[in-house]
Amino acid sequence: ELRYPERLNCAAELLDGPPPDRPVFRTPVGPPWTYGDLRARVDRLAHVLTDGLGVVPGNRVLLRGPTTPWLAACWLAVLKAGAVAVTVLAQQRPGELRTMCEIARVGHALCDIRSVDDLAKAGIPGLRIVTYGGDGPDDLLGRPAPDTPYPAVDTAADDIALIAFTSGTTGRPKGCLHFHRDVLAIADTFSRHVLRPRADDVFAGSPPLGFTFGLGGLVVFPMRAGASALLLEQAGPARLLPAIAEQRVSVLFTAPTAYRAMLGDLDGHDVTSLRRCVSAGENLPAATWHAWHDRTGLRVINGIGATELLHIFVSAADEDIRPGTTGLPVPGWHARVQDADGEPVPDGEPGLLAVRGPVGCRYLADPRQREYVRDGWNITGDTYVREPGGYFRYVARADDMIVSAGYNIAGPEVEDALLRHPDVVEAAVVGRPDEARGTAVVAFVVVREGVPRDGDALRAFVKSELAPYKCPREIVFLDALPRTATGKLQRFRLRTAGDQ
Ligand code: 3SK
Repeated sequence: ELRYPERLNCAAELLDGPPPDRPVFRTPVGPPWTYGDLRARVDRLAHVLTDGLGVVPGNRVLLRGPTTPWLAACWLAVLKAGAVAVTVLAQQRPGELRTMCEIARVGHALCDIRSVDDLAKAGIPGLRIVTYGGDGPDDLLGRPAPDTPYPAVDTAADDIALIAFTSGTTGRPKGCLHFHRDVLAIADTFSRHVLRPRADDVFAGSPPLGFTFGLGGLVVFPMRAGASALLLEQAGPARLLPAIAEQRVSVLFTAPTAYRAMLGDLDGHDVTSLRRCVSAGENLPAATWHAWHDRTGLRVINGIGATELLHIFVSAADEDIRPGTTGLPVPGWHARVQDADGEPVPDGEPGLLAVRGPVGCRYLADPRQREYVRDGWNITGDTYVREPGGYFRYVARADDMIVSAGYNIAGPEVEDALLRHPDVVEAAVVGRPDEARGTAVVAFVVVREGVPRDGDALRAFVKSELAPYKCPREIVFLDALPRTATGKLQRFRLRTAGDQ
């Protein structure tokens, strides 16, 4: 069991320790920031926040901007000053920002100058916006502040450090409250026991810092290990591949879609510096795992995480990996599969994934808390099977099971079959109302550029892989699948595609 002192400031814990001349944040241009640089800049920002802007412990401070060392420094400064960081995504629009600021009662915003327009347009009453990255005297970085160390505010381990929003794939956003100890707990469970980073590792990846997948993988885990991270403002597959070679990245965090996209573009890119590849955000099909392994020799660490629980809680690395499964409960976490009444179901049978561990879901003033946490277990909304041997295998999101002509069909199983076809890059399978079957299986598919869009051939391929009743009745070709700002597939859009 993890034990932390009663008084704990997680920013101070992350900042103090590594030698001052060791690199912490890298960017594609310019010299890296060292831990010494970061400590000095965080202290300066914390002085500005408290002495200049009047932020006091417990105040909620919105952070918004592309993934840069300054965004990470602002996050650390807010926490060091005992305030609460409210992280949002650069893609979120004025209406969404207004809702989140209302829910979290945000009083101040630190915003990259390039992302300020939508925030200003949101017209949030009482919100004081300060930009960074500009050069005026009002800019956060231009404000006067002493060059003296800033003593971390003496927060309790279970004071709130962070409000992370999740909208799932639809619905009103939910603010998830996380404590100072939670921030360390994700590093001391998944990172320490599964990822096992080294101080000479260079982390990089695609998830933004406004998504806890990115915050953990690009700030918390490298800093807890005294390592460094390459922070990329543009981190799509086309930018990641050259960056891996140029900066000798050794630990990669990204999603299955990006692994598939990089596979199509690996030739001519040197990825020999990689030693750890993490995939989360969506289920990693066995076909993608094997394709990456065949091309790179690397065994991808699959994982399931949630904003509610801050980071990954089921995963496996190295020889523990069983391709096609998510893995085992991360040390410190417990997981089981249960029915709708909360009773555990036998191994081999599908049910709801339930987990408990050092981090729990605490929605801010939201009645949906009762649905997520039942009898102390967090119900993630995923259907899973626990296999003999204790491995957890993803079946579908609980609401993505399709019942067609009396058969239960898991959309992801059909997607996996489609993805085994060499021309298919992305696939999403949903149920659509159908007179004859009640629900018909419909597949939305993205194929490689220049390849003919041949639905009959794909249907024949699926029939050679799966029982014919699982074969999509219809295949719709798209240029891209609809996704949320954090990259999650929006199946509800596909279910209603074409409806008025
Ligand atoms: O939401 C997710 O899928 C996720 C995955 C890994 C770590 C954190 C999160 C929120």
